[in-house]
Amino acid sequence: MKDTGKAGGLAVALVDALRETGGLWFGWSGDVSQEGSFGSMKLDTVRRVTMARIDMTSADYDEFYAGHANRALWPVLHYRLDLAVFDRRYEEGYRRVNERFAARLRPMLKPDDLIWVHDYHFFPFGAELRSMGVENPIAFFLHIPFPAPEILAGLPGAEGLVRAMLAYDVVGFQTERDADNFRRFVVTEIGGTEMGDGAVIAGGREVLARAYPIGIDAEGFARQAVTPDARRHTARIERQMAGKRQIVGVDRIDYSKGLPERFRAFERLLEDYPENRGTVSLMQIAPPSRSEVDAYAEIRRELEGLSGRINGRFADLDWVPIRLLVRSFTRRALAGIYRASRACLVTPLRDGMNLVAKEYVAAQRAEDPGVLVLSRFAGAAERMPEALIVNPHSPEAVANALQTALAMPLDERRQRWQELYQRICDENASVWAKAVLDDLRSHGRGQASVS
Ligand code: ADQ
Repeated sequence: MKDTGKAGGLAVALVDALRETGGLWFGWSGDVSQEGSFGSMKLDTVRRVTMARIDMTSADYDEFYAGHANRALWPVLHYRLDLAVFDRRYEEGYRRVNERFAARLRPMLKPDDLIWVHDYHFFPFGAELRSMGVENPIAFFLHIPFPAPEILAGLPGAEGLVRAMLAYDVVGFQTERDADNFRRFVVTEIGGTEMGDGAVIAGGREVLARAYPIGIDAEGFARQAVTPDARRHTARIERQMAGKRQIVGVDRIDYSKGLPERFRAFERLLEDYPENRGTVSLMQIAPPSRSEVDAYAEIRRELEGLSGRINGRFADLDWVPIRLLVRSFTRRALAGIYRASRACLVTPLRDGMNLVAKEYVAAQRAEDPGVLVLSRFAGAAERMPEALIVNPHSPEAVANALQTALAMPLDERRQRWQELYQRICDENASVWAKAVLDDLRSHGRGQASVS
């Protein structure tokens, strides 16, 4: 897993799970070393967890990370075959890095270790370990969508990728739809058989493929929202809004997040419901990401152009419709910003889960909560039906939902929020990690083959 240095819910949940038993966190350091050879390993141990982080060479970074992972796999898995770049060099780099990482992990493993591999950068990691004789139980979790077989089949090497996933004992997905797409691929494209309860058999291996929707530390995030730092941010926005209302969006700049579509939907709100002019504004927080990939640089330009045009069309002396903040915030600041916002727009065109949807709910005031407007194509929608669920491709649908959110009576807001908050507390990050690891303990059979 890439170490982003951010103490987000995911990293915390995983480190907590490791801390219980003691364990090894193994992954990329996030650094690119200038030496020609595969990078050096940084090792340190904090409270029973050993962190082993490896640098990458710049060729690895270009081919494996920026190349195959982010130019081919990311778009295809988000249903965007049109944006995918397939390059044999990238694919070779992807295999090479998986093989080298596996070779570095191999000597660090103990016979009774459970191994948990994360995300699309490492689909073949388990198969590499198996080819080196590793028999430990291994789970894989995919943080992003697993598309319908009809889409995935467009990826050169899709069949090999899915066959490699059969090396795992447990393969986890964000939603039932993703798990079902995987099992359908195994059955229709490689002649496997469904055994019920998520199990599939193919190529002499039985794999458990289930949905384990990822959660956040909801109660912890709710506490962050009332820290002095968070309160300062809430107060600053409320002072500045002076009776006006704010809608918030928080997304990395990424074409999967539906940001231009969102800006157009907000424009439609101002066109169709003019009473919002001068009183409702959208704050879009959008840290840049993967700017070395052309499609990402383009989307940033598009957003700057759109917000400029919409602001030019509607702004007044004391009101600006869209504020685009291309920067990062601390978790506490973010919690305070969510709390000051009357509605949150989470409108990706595709998203594995979307943690912002859960963070927004966690940060609300119980006595006066805001409303979540959520794309049906975010994995989060499967377990958050009390949000206003929308089709992000339709500006009318999103504008209407926003108008409903802004006009929603307090009783209804409270009722919807209460149900959402209870569920994100019940299905938090620790529950998620435990569900995967429990299944791995009971189903992990290492090398055991099925005849
Ligand atoms: P992402 O695509 O990164 O994650 P998301 O789930 O929304 O999407 O997580 C983003 C995280 O970054 C959130 O915790 C958010 O608070 C934080 N963040 C965003 N902008 C920020 C800013 N400006 N400053 C500080 N923090 C910011 C991938 C998948 C998702 C899946 C997650 C976890 O694409 O679908 O939910 O992994 O599995």
